[in-house]
Amino acid sequence: MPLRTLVAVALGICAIAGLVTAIADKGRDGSTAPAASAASRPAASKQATAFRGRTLHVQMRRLAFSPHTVRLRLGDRVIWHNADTVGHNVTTQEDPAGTILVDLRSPTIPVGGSYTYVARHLGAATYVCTIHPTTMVARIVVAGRA
Ligand SMILES: [Cu+2]
Repeated sequence: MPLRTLVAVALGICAIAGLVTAIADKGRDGSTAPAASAASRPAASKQATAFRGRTLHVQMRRLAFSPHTVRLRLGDRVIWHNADTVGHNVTTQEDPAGTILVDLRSPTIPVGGSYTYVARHLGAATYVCTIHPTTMVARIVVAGRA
């Protein structure tokens, strides 16, 4: 193969690879803003480090929440993991005064799925799985920043 053809082929491969990377980055980014691939690559790790709060975990297993009480500060997050054999949700109940403290309202979390809630409201509330409210009752407490 003549050198000139080799160079042309190599350039072609580079162009295609660049295009594929650009498309892949755009898809991952979810934004329409044009970004150089060099700038958008650290964006993924930036997103991961942007969260500065603590992460707490609650397991949903055998129709119960564990731990029963989760305590966090504003800006922290809770991840509920459905390790059960049926779908569940997490929903705060209204307190007797009619206000919904904490404002937690998930869709049905499928088996093996999870749901993340970032604490943006102060308060304490009882929450339930509305599908199994008799056994799946727990407590969430959100305090201010120390
Ligand atoms: Cu449930």
